[in-house]
Amino acid sequence: MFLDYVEIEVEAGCGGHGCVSFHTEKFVPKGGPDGGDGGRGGDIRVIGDHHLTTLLDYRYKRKYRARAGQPGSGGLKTGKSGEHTVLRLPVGTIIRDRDTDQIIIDLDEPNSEFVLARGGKGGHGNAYYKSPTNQAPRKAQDGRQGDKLRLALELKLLADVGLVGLPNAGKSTILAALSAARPNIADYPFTTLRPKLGIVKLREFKSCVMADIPGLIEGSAEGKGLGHQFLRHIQRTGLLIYVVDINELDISETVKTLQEELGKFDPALLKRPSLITITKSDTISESDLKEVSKHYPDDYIFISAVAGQGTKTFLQRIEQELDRQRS
Ligand SMILES: Nc1nc2c(ncn2[C@@H]2O[C@H](COP(=O)(O)OP(=O)(O)OP(=O)(O)O)[C@@H](O)[C@H]2O)c(=O)[nH]1
Ligand SMILES: [Mg+2]
Repeated sequence: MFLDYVEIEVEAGCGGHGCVSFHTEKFVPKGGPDGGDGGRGGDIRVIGDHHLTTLLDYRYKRKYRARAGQPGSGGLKTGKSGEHTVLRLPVGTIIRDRDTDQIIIDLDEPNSEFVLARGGKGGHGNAYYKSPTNQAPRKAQDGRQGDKLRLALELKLLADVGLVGLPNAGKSTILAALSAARPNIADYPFTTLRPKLGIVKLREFKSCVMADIPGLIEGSAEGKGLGHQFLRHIQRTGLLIYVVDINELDISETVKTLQEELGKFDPALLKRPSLITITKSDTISESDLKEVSKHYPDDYIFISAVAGQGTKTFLQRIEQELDRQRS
């Protein structure tokens, strides 16, 4: 199991200060105290969102604050409360207090909101301190600090997308080009021995988890090469991507071989939505590329992970497919 893990700090808003003020009005020389209380500081809250699949966006911003409450004012006016800051996190995220190591919240259902860090109370204004013995108090209270926490966010990841291809097809190179993962890449078959996951950013607040697995060959099911047990790592992915080297003699035949091997592992894999991508497009000339692409259906995606050609379209198609499934 692959774990996404991020550490962040949150600080709820400070309460607004209480106000010292006295009522003034024409012909009323000694108005009483009328300083209002400060407003409450904003909370830091969290909400589970099942559209999010990773903690990627929390890698870039590590500190979150909520707004302070406004100070009170004369005329017994209470200050405005500070706005809450709401963090949207993938359903399944576990939030732990790093200082106590206790789990604060296990966000196991979508759309419920929890208060993580409470905003500070507003301070009392001087009106609050009026008493029979002190009719004109000059004191007011400062707003309280909001809760401040150091948190660890953890999320168990399941791959959304699996890369399937012959050895040396360029699967690991695709994962390396599109994510921060650093799989081994080399010009020989069976470089990848163990599945590796990476988080691929599709657009802001949208990403997917991509699984790179060892190469599959004809006979994998019978134990050739590295066998086929590693296919269990893509058994639950929503989308399969067949990766074929553009220099393969017969691309369709290669896809068929891959599909046969998948089917021997689990026939259900063949019913899974899939895309076909032809990689290493930089290794042939542009005119040859045009010629080759004519022979294949329009929905084949030609890319070069090394030169970055076609990767935008590739990501768009992945996004479309995943959207279709999520809706
Ligand atoms: N020119 C070019 N070379 C590529 C491209 N993609 C991969 N390669 C090369 O092809 C070789 C194999 O790439 P890998 O990404 O390791 O292939 P793989 O499919 O992960 O291979 P296995 O792990 O053995 O199954 C490496 O030498 C890569 O540098 C590409 O788009 N263009
Ligand atoms: Mg590899």
